This record gives sequence, structure tokens and C-alpha cells, in this order.
Amino acid sequence: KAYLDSYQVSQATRDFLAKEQRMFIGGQWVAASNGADTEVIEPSTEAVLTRIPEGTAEDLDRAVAAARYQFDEGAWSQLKPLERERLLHRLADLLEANARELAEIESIDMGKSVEQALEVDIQGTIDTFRYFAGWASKIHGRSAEPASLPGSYVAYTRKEPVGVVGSIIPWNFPLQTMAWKLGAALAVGCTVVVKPAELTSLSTLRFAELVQQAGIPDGVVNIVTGRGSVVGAAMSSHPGIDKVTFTGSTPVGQTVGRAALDDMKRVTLELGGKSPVLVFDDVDIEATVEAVAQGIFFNSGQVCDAGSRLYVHETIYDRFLEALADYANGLKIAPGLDPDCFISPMVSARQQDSVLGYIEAGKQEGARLVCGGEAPEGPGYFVQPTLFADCRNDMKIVQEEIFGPVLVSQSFSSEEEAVALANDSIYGLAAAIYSNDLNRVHRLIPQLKAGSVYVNAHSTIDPAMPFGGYKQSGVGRDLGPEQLDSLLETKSVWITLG
Ligand code: TXE
Repeated sequence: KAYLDSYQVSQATRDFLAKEQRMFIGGQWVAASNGADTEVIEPSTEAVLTRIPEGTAEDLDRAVAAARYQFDEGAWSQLKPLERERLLHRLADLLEANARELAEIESIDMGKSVEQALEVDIQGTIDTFRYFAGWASKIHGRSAEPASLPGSYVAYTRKEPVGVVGSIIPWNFPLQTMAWKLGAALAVGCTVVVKPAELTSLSTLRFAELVQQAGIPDGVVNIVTGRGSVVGAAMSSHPGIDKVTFTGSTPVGQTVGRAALDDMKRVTLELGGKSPVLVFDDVDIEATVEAVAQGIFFNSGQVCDAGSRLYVHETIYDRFLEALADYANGLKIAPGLDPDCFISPMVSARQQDSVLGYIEAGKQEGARLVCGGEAPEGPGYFVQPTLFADCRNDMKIVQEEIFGPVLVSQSFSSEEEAVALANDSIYGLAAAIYSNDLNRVHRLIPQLKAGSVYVNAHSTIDPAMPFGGYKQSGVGRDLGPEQLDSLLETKSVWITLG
């Protein structure tokens, strides 16, 4: 309470946090079937904030039944597309009207900077719903001329919504990732069951209130809070679910994918990353340092496509690292509600332990610690922005996803070496190139095995552009027109003319 007082949190947020939290199933606000709930801890203060229901497999069954009923009855899928579009815009309007409150909830629950939550998470959520709202009325198949058959046919394809979509959401961008899963699904006429991450379910529950207020029919969107090993696992193999879309760690994604394929559910997996950042010697050092720092330290490195492996041309390596360390040391470490916060806490004590464990491993492996490396005194799961130099690609800190404010670096001497180092990873979510040499940039883009390549910036995200990974960073794409097909079945229709 003192934390909320000291940052003048809005009354709307306080009212929401003071409420008993319920799941949203078939338009009803319900407790877990066995009455179980679990505490929610504030990462910035380590205090207990509230409690949320710990959903059961039975709760999931009820949510799937509600979504299934609505899908099969056609209350959403058969609605006029322009009407779905209108309702999604109405939802976006409500998100906009409540943006500050949503940003506060996200910040308090996840730990992240409230200003960044407003600008990135909440704005990204609104934009995603608006973008996909427009697609609702633009889904269509095509007519075709058979290429080899004699005779006369009318042949065409129909695009039909895949059905009930189960969405498993991570804790780093709770509302925004949920929007990435729901925007396209709702636009094409699917119904959804959402399982938010157990660490960060609050914004999703507030979102469900807005879904109801927008007039989206009951059962179209259902939220079941609870543990991954219970609700998430049940969702991956639930016979009433037609598609599973998951964002989270690679090992859990593999488990989810295997279970989903048992009955051939459609699957999209957006998994971990260890994205390389290549800095060439023709760059403006000051501007590039800032972009590289933002690329790793934004959301305290808890970003799937964070630029977490830095490769700098040997001629500017020392100068670059020195400037980067200066920049990192100047970033304010503070609770998420502090308007000047840049480095917010890790989401949980477990995540903080894991990040500190990697820092220790880096020291043991002989990497040179240039700055950071400690957890500051006091409450909150903070970790200083940390830079390691003189790393080698066979080090654990270079190969594994740390998911914290830790950047590992080394130098390179040629373009070929830079590409080889960049691609030497099980992951392939994103890569960044910093150079003003247009020829070089275009030479490199096709060689990098990554779902997104950022040039002279990092994490440029927009709902119109697909996002997803090569290699073990996942299967399929969220966002952009590319996502729509993953939520549609294509039916080939043949009419043989007599
Ligand atoms: O992820 P989990 P965790 C990475 C990051 C982080 C690590 C561990 O490296 O340090 O994962 O985080 C649900 N069946 N990323 O353990 O477990 C879970 O409830 C079905 C990268 O929190 O993968 C949550 O809703 N679902 C990532 C979601 O999976 C299960 C973002 C993600 O949690 C499940 C998050 C199961 N058996 C973590 N077990 C990114 N790509 O951005 C858990 N879940």
C-alpha cells in the first residue's frame, strides 16, 4: 500500500487491486472449481499484492465447452465480419480509455516500468486489436483454374476459422502477447481460451472486464488462471481445442507442441532467443551504444528478441564497450512505478536467482565483467545492467537465454566471422546489424538465420509485420497477414460441370 501511495497510483487501479479476483468463463466470473487460489507478489517490493484463482483441469473443461459452444453455434464465427470488426474496435476504444490503469496494473504486477508499459505494452495491445479488426472483413479465398484436368470445373478456396484457440501467455509482456494471440484469432471468427502466466494474470483479468463491456458475446473470450503444469498442460492436449498458440521457453514449447500434435491441433510456438548484434566499424558510436543498450536492457532484458549477444568489429571494440558500460551505469534502477525507471526488477525471485546464477557462471568461465553483476541492496528482485567482454561462443552465457539485463560480447575481424558467430546458436528469433554500408547490410541480411533482422535499431515491432523464429525459436508467425493463415483452414471446393 505504501508503494502505491508513494507513486500516486490511480483510484481505478486501487479499486481493481482491492477486488477479489475471479476467472472469466462463459461470461461468468468464477473462483477455481476447488476454491484454490495463489498469492501474487509485487516484484518491486516483494509484498503480497493480491490473490488469484488457481484454475483446475475442470475449469479448463468448462472454458473450452463455453468457447466450443459459441464457436459451433456461430455467435461469433457467423457474425457479419463488419460487426466483428466494429466490436474489436470498440474493445480497442475501451483499452485506450483505460490505458493508464492497465499500464499501472502491468507495472505493479510484472515489475516493469509504467511509462514503458504505457508506451509499448498497452499501446501495442491497442494497435494490435485495431490492426486485426480491419482484417475481419478482408478474409477471402480465391478462385482457381485447374491446370491439368480436362472438362469444366468451378474451383475455388474458402477460408474458415480453425475453431477454438487455446493461448498460453508468458509473463514478460502479458497483455501485449495476449493481444498478439487474440487479435487475429478473434478477427477471423475463432473463439479463445487464454491461460495467462501465473506470475502476471492481473491485466488479463482486467482485459476480460473490457471484453464484456465491449459487448463481445459471452464464451468468445475465456480466461483460466492457474499453473502451467496444470491448466497449460491440459490445454495442450484438450480434445475440444483446435489450435494452441504458445509463447514461452523452448523446453515448455517443445512439450506443448508434442502434446498438441497428438491429435493434430494446429500449433504456433514463439520461443526463446539469444539474438546477435553485429556492430561494424563505420557506425556513429554514441547513437549505436544507445540503440544496443536499449536492445538488451529494455524491460531489464526480459524480452524474447533482446539483443543479448554483442559482436563488435575489433577496431572499435574497446572504445565501444567503454561507452556502453558508461551508458549502462547511467540507467536508473528503480521500482516500475518510478517515472524515471529504466531497469525494473526481475519478475520473480526465481528469475532473479537464475540471472545471478548466469552472471556467476560467466565469471567462472573466465568472461571479463565490465560493469554490473550484482543485485542491489534492498527489497525488489533487481539486477544491475551487466556487460561481459572477451566471451567465447562455447560459453554457457553466450549459448543460453539468460532473460535478464546481461549482455555478452566479443570482437570480430571480418564479415564472414561475424556471420558465423551470429548463426552459431540453437536460436534464431532476431538479429541486428549496425552499419551504414548499404552493400554490406544487404549482403548480410540473407545470411542471418533469424525471423527478424533489425538494421540500426532493435526490436522494431508493429502489428503489420510478422514476428517469430527460425530454428529452436519457434514455429509459425504472430502478427501481420502471415498470422491469419495459421488461424484459418483452407477448403478446396470443386464443382464439376456436366
Ligand atoms: O517460462 P515458461 P518460465 C524463457 C526465459 C525464462 C525461461 C523460464 O528464458 O527465463 O523461459 O521462464 C506456461 N504446459 N521465457 O519458466 O514456463 C506458463 O504457465 C503448458 C522466454 O516462466 O515457458 C506460462 O503461462 N504450459 C519467453 C507460459 O507457459 C506451461 C517468455 C510460459 O512459461 C507448462 C517467458 C506446461 N507444462 C519465458 N509449463 C519468450 N519467448 O518471450 C509452464 N507453462
